[in-house]
Amino acid sequence: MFFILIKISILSVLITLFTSNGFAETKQSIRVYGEVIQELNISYEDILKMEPFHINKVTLIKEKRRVEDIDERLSMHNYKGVLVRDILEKAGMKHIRKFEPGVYIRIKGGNNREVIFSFGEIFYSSAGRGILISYEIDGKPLKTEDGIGQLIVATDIRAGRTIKGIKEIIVERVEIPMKVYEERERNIIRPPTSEFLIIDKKSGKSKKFDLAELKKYEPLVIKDVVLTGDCEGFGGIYTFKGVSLRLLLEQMGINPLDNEYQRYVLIYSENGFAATFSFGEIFNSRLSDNFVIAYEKNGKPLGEKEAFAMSAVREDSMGGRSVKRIHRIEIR
Ligand SMILES: Nc1nc2c(c(=O)[nH]1)N[C@H]1C(S)=C(S)[C@@H](COP(=O)(O)O)O[C@H]1N2
Ligand SMILES: [Mo]
Repeated sequence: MFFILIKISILSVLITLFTSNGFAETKQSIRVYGEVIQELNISYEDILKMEPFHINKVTLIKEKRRVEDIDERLSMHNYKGVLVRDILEKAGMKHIRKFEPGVYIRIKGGNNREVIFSFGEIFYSSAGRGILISYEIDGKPLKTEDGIGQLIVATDIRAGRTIKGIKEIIVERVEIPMKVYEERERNIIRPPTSEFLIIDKKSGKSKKFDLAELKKYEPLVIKDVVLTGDCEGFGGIYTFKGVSLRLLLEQMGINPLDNEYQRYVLIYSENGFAATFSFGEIFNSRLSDNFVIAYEKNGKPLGEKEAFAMSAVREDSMGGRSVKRIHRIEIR
């Protein structure tokens, strides 16, 4: 009887230990889930064991609400942390090849704040080498009540995406059905498109664009765009001329000063090939006017394969976001 009582009390102590520990873990950890191979629950101790990454002299500048607001530097610090890219690679990306550019990543932190990154931004662009969850600031632990550390985006201009207390990293893919492989197998060749539609899902506003309409706007030329990938091989290095994606969005009534970093743009063709672009990388990056809706390649109109308009990205290491035969641009 006595031994049974002792056993029960040991058990209850163990249970309390386990549950309090378990409680702490759900609070101070980052859950990585969605379209990943292996869901993760990363604790503070886990993150310390990962490959560290430093970014020094990061200037955080306050977001503006109005054009006339004065630019204000909030801080300048050295950060140590883990690249979001490394965390995602640890979990493993479910989507590969032609499916991957349609992926986007939602990062949730304290005060219910959320920001979105495109797959391309993290994995194709050099921006991805400056997106980290930092756990150390100027050599001292970066403490938060909830979640872990602080999201730092070194190439951003203003600090709108530096959220604290990271709790969740969610990988999602747009729901556009991928028909490319099937169409190729069945030898389906569609006639080239001659217009696309831009839809703002929030305001409901939409507008059709054809070549004549695109040519009404100030052109943007981007040089040395490397078209290469693991699907179609090496296409070459090109100069593209077209309209900046940023300008088109502003034409649709998007105000960059609204700082809507939880929004993104989806561009896709009729065959379901899709790519995403975050508001952060479009409106708030020192990498600047990086995205063009092109109608000319090396000084000539686009060919039949590309139809009248395609997207091109100067910074990307892969051609994954060069969507040919643009059919729709959705502002989500
Ligand atoms: N409409 C459309 N655009 C697309 C694709 C596609 O299948 N359909 N493939 C993409 C991929 S995966 C790559 S790597 C590049 C390849 O460009 P290339 O065919 O000029 O080499 O185009 C991209 N744009
Ligand atoms: Mo590709």
